[in-house]
Amino acid sequence: MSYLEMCKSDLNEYLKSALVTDGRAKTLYEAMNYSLLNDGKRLRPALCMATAETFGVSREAVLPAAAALEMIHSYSLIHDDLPCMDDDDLRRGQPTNHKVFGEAMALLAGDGLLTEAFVQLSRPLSGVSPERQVSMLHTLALRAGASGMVGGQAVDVELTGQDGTLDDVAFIHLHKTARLIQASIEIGALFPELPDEHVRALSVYGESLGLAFQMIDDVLDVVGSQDELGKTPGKDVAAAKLTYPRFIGVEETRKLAAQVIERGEQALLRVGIVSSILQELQSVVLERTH
Ligand code: GRG
Repeated sequence: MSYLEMCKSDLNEYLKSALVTDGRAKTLYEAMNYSLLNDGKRLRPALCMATAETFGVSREAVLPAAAALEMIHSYSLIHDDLPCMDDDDLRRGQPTNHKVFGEAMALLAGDGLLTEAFVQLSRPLSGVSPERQVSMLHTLALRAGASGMVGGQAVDVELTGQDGTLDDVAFIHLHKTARLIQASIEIGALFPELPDEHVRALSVYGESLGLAFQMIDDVLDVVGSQDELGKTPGKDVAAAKLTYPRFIGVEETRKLAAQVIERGEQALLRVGIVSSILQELQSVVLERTH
């Protein structure tokens, strides 16, 4: 089993019983679990686990935080697929949440997952001081909110169909995608007690990995993901998106992704962090085909 598969298996087991209704709002829970338990790569949770495990923290201890990150990710996908956003019919090869449960319930399923993420991250975490847990909560809120993922999505929506600039693409990618990936590593880094310079280096690395992830995603949109069935472009929106390949072409985007990752790796090396499990996940990001 690869490291990603091990994380995925641990997380999936945990998620199965993370959202259980006490008998009311059954459809809401069904809608939340429909998207949360649908087969994603689980990259963000794995990055969080790998970062903590690099410094001796068990994967099990990290599970509530890993679940919180996946819940935020899952909510963002549900909302992004809605008719008022990308208007997608399929996600991971299955009908999107609103196609199954209707728009109102899909909106609420996203809201529910967003809020449940903070229920998870505020649970008692063994071996984590209250100060570090508050930092985790702050990091997740900051990276997912208006100054992070939601802000990136807002600028993306505003500029879709417009000319835009390379600067606009950089802003959108950094906020819409990279910030949550960065948060996954930053939160993982708060499980052990690390020197500030280690935390800062891991944050730089997380940002680089997040940017490279979105660059590769752009490339896959152009050259065709091997998961084509699960990733149908949302009606007319996909073609109008601002992406790196639109400005610098596919090959330059690939090269840029490799350079960006290298910058992140150097930040780690400068403080002496070497992690074979982070390295393995990084290869998954750079070499992925879907
Ligand atoms: C609607 C609040 C709100 C935010 C949306 C993240 C996002 C912002 C939208 C999702 C749409 C999208 C294509 C974003 C770019 C990030 C990205 C490539 C997400 C897909 O992540 P993967 O590949 O998905 O990790 P899986 O299916 O493996 O979980």
